[in-house]
Amino acid sequence: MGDHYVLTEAHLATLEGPAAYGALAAGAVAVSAGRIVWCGPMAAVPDAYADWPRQALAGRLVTPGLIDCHTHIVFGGDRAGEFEMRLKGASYEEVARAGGGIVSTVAATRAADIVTLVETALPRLAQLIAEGVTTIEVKSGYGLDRETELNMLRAARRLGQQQNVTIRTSFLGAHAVPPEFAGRADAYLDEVCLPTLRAAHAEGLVDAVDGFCETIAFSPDQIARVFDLAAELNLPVKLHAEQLSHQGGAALAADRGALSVDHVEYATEADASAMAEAGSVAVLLPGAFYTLRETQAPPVEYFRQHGVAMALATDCNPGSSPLTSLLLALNMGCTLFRLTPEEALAGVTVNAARALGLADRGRIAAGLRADLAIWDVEHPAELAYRIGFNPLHARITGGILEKTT
Ligand code: DI6
Ligand code: FE
Repeated sequence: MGDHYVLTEAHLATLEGPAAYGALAAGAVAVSAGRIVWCGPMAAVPDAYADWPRQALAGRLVTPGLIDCHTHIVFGGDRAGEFEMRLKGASYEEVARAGGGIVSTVAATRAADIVTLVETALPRLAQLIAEGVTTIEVKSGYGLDRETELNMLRAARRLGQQQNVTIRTSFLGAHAVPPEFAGRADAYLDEVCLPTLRAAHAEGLVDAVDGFCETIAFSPDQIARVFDLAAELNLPVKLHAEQLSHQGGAALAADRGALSVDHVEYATEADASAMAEAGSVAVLLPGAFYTLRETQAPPVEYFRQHGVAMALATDCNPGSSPLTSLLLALNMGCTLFRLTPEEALAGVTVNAARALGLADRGRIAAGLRADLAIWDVEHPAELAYRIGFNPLHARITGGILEKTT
């Protein structure tokens, strides 16, 4: 198909308007120059598009292209050994304190060159793309020295150049304290993290600034220093907060107008209220909850009551969430966190776009990017309901149709 066409006989889940899923049976979508120019009932296709080429979808479901708004897909090595340790009873924090955890991935990532970082991330990216993902956020945070942090972000940018997918980067220099700064977290921030953020920004490598606020990582005061520099550089912020304990990160992030607060298992009602006020999205990461066999689920009911938008993401990383299926994250979001399938789908489309500060995608509406996923299912709830089944029929990125079968 060329530059402009009309998709017809589509069951649309637009994620817009009052109907559940923004659903529209017998719908049509007109696409031109990579944008959606019109969507509505097939019977009402405007004359202007009447003689455009048509692609009939035989009643297939069409959703916005999926957005994985929290991943760490660029890293070196793997952590299967740590998985074995945890199965024998060691906790995630114990593994981290014993020199495993994030720090062991740091060693492997420092040892990898940029070509290796790209090549080892590609199969993970391919898995996500195969499930209809069209936008992926990728974090640094396994370098923790200047050159490797920059290399991770450069590798992330290369992934976006090599594959038909939008990559958004987050600088996560405040992910862990590297071994050479053990016990000197503030010195690490001053000497490495903050200067590296400046350098990465100057190279155009940073779309947002993230941090890990936890007893095994950084305190709210330390994260605040990173956020101060982000503000100076005019970069939006987001934060891993209240994952394993309540440290006050969510309140700090909300106070700084964060795009999102991620994990949030231990967030309180006051946190939910502050996040609602700030418009920060709660990014729920059931893959990490599942892998670490956590028992405290995020306070979904508070998020609903206070009107906090909820997103779902894979958190794909070698330690706490070796997950490359966003569809499985949908299923886990429903089964483990009791989201409705509609909330789950909103969590990987409209709300995930918000968590990345992207206003041009995540819904099916005129003016937005033509990033779409076409599914061999009848009802949108099926996307969350099945386990280990991939019903993707085709993906459209920036108007370009890619058939999977
Ligand atoms: N929270 C997470 O879920 C990942 N990072 C973080 O701050 C885990 C990273 C890892 O274990 O390698
Ligand atoms: Fe994470």
